[in-house]
Amino acid sequence: MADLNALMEALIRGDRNTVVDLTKKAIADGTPSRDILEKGLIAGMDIVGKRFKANEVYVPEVLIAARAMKGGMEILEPELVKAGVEPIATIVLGTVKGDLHDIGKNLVNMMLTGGGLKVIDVGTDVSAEKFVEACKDGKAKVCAMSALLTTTMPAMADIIKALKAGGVKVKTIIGGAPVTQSFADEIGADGYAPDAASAVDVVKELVGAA
Ligand code: B12
Repeated sequence: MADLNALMEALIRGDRNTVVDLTKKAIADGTPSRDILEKGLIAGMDIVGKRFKANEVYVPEVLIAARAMKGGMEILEPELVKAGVEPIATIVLGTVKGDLHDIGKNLVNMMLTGGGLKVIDVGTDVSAEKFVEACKDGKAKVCAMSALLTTTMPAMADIIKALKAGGVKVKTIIGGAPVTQSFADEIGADGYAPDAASAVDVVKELVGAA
C-alpha cells in the first residue's frame, strides 16, 4: 500500500521530485487515484494553506509547494480522468480591468487547484465583458476577481452588475490587498477572503462543498 502520508509530507516540504516519485509509486501500487489526490496532494496543500494563513510560512514556501503539487497532478490527472473523478467545481478567476497585478491571483489559483477545484484563469486587465463571456457557458460556479489598486476596485462592481444584467448565474468572490469584507457587502459580492488559503474555504462554502 502506498504511503500517502509520505506523499503529503513531501508536498508540504515542496519536494517536487519525491512528490512525482511517490505519486507514480502509488498509481503503480493500485492506490485509488481519488485517495492519492485527497489524502496525499490535497491534504498536503491544505496544511500549507493553514500554515500560510497562520503566518507560519510565506509566499515562497507556498509557491514551492504548489510547484510540487503541479508535478504530482501532471502524473495523476490521466488517472483521475480514467476513474471519472470530477473537480469539486469550476471557478473563473482573473484580475480586473486596468490592473496588472497577478502574484496574489496566481497564489489563489494554486490554492484553489490544490483544494480540488478547477480554475479557468482569464489573466490580468480583464474587462467585465470577458468575465461574463468566461462565465456564461454555465460550467463555472464561481467568478473570482482580484484587484490590487484602489482605482480598479470599482471594476469589481461593474463585473457583478454585468453578470446580473447578462443573467449569468454564478456566485462572486473578490479579493486583493485593498479589498475588504465591507466593500464586498457594498457591491453585493457573495464572498470575500483576505488570503489565498481562506479563498479555498469561502469558495467551497459558496459551492456547497464546505
Ligand atoms: C509587485 C507589485 C507590482 C508589480 C506587479 C507584478 C505582478 N506580476 O503582479 C508591478 C511592478 C507591475 C506593479 C505595478 C504597479 N503598481 Co504595484 N505593487 C506591487 C506590490 C509591491 C506587491 C503586490 C503583491 O504581489 N503582493 C503579494 C501578493 C501575494 O499579495 P496580494 O496580491 O494582496 O494577494 C493576496 C491577497 O490579497 C489575496 N487575494 C489576491 N487576489 C485575490 C482574489 C480573490 C478572489 C481572493 C479571494 C483573494 C485574493 O490572496 C493573495 C495571497 O494570500 C504592492 C505593494 C504591496 N506590498 O502590496 C504594490 C502596489 C499594489 N502597487 C501599487 C501601484 C500604485 C502600482 C502602479 C500604479 C505603479 C505605477 N505608478 O506604475 C502600477 C500599476 C500597474 C497596473 N496597471 O496594474 C500600489 C497600489 C496603491 C493603491 N492603494 O492603489 C501598491 C500598494 C504599492 C504602494 N504602496 O504604493 N506593482
